[in-house]
Amino acid sequence: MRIYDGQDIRNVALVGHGDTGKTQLVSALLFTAGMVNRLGKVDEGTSVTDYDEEEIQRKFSITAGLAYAEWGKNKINFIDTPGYNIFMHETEGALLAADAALLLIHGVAGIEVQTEKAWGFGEKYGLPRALVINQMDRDRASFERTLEALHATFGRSVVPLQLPIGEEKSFHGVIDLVRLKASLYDSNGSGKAKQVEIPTELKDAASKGHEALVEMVAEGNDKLMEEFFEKGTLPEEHLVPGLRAAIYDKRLYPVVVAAGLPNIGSENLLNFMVDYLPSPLERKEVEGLQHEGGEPVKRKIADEQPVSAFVFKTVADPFAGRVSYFKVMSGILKNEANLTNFDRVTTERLSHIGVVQGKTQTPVAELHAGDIGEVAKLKDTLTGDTLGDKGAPIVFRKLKLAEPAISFAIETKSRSDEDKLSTAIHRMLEEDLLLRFSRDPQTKEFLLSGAGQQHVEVAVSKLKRRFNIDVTLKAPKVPYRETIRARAEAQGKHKKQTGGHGQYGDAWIKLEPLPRGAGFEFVNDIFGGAIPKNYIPAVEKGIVEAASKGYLAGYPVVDFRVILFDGSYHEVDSSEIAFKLAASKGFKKGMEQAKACLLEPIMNVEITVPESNAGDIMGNLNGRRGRVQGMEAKGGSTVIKAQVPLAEMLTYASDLTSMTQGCGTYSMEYSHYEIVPQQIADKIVAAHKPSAEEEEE
Ligand SMILES: Nc1nc2c(ncn2[C@@H]2O[C@H](COP(=O)(O)OP(=O)(O)OP(=O)(O)O)[C@@H](O)[C@H]2O)c(=O)[nH]1
Ligand SMILES: [Mg+2]
Repeated sequence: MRIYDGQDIRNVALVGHGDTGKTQLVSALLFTAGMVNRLGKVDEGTSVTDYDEEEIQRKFSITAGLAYAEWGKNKINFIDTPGYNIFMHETEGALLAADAALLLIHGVAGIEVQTEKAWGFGEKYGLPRALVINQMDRDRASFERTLEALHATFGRSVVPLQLPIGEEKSFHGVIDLVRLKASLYDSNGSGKAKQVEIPTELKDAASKGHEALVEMVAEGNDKLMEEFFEKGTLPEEHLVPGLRAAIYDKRLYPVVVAAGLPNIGSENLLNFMVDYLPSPLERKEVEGLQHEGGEPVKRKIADEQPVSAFVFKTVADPFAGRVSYFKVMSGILKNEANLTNFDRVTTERLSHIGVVQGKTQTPVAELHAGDIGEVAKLKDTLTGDTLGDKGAPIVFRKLKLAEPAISFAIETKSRSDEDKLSTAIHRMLEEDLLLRFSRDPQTKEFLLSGAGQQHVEVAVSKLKRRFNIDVTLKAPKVPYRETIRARAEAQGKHKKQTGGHGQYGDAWIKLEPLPRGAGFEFVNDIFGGAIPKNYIPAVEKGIVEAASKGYLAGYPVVDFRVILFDGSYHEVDSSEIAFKLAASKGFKKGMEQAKACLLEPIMNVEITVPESNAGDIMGNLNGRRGRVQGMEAKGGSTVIKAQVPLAEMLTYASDLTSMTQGCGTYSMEYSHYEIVPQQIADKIVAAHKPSAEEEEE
């Protein structure tokens, strides 16, 4: 394996809506560059970057896959990312290692929901972007129509660098608008092109495209503008660097064409990336912090600098253990290096560093600033951590993740797996930052949370396949609460005289409703020592405990005040425990008159769907007791904002997928609690039959 200098490296992430052909295209590019000896296909489960069994089975990408092509004197590192909405956190995380993004656009479907999301990631991380109109060989694929849509959404800085030769079945070549040359591809899928003159019927379109490109390049640069005015054009030796700079400065977003499955356009695309996308060194420096929460520091991206490496992804391999993917941000990382983890202040030995081609690792002696690599078996290092030379501390920007949107209770099918479960899940959490594992304090069940139902299902399926643990997912739980709507007054008395020491506690309490979100208040209103001071905390404790167990259906009682206003005691028989029990009895008695009711969490939901689906989505929200609060057109999509009870959103992920053929996305976050409508509450209460154990208490 050759060692590459940063200036000869390109780190390119392929992003875009699901099914635009990212994974297929990477396989085509690798085959064209001679990195693999056959053209891998997603549909046959042989692509390079969808190698995980889960991905092979489902035929879409779930995690970011890494690969590289050695092309001339250059190396292009590819990061193939998922396009499905529930895995986009993985895409965003992988972009932290990229220096440019190829945004794939489906030649038939055009701009889709995740297209704009992926574009947004590019903006957020300041990445130069190129647009690839892909699958040009498909029936009804259209360069013209897709380009129009791109202009409408992303503006006029979107400029073609290539034109297709033929469309749909007859797509077989590419015109390079910079050098005004044509490349023709065979139908044998080699990805290699034959250089020819531009076909006569396309000459006009090509020279128009060339002029438009030259004009856009000149526009942002005074010197080039002068030359352009003088000569009416720009010579190639000025146009190429000018174009490169315009792409790097994000003044211009080039459009190219391809079809990964028949492997057309690949040679042009490889050349394009080398010629026009930036090397990692072009950023010159990268910003970090001295330590988490510390002062900002800058680091030059150069080999002469101290070593620093950013871990952007972790894979939990059942055999190799933890595998960390990293980008060398500065310095030369040598095999067997001892580096400090600046996030955890530990030392790690990087034995056997390598480069990644899908599932295959190749050892390397060293990696230079800007390159991407892999190392197994780090002790404490997780995704987002920075490693580096001890004397030069720095930590790089981490990914900020949204909260998971959905939780399921999980249970191992066999009891004997219970011990293994938590270890296995924790390794999976290392791999996927949006998965969460917790224990429900009320039900004591284990909860697995993620971005959507399918996300959690994939995790469960991995548990089975990688760690051989079978679990069942139970219907997601809604964290209901209980509260009261009326004042009440009650006496709680606990008295037992069974030989020897007796027990005596007696407390009079008032219950009062409080506004939503107020929680619990306890007021001691005892005068004249009806209950000695040292027993008062026991009364409060008794009420808090009883309230946590609920009155109607086992959910904690909230938003109420208890006033302790009278009681009595016994010199010998009173005790803390007796007052606790008395208070608990008083609370239960009071609840009988306090008009107890259930509360449910209401979520703020934001749904993005193709315009044509908006009507159906609104109707569907009505059926879910949703209140629509706004609707807004954005590109070809409609964004709907609504408040919906969480209980109605549990199956939303799969319903939205079927309503929109997978084109809809949504996010939600907790807003507030509201009273559950009576009819629904009755059902929940009826379903909660207290167990024998609870009755006894
Ligand atoms: N006709 C045609 N089909 C293609 C082309 N590229 C990909 N496909 C098919 O489109 C489907 C999706 O391709 P993928 O490469 O998995 O798409 P992706 O963008 O990686 O999808 P996600 O991983 O879900 O984001 C597969 O069935 C491919 O065979 C193409 O250029 N032409
Ligand atoms: Mg894919």
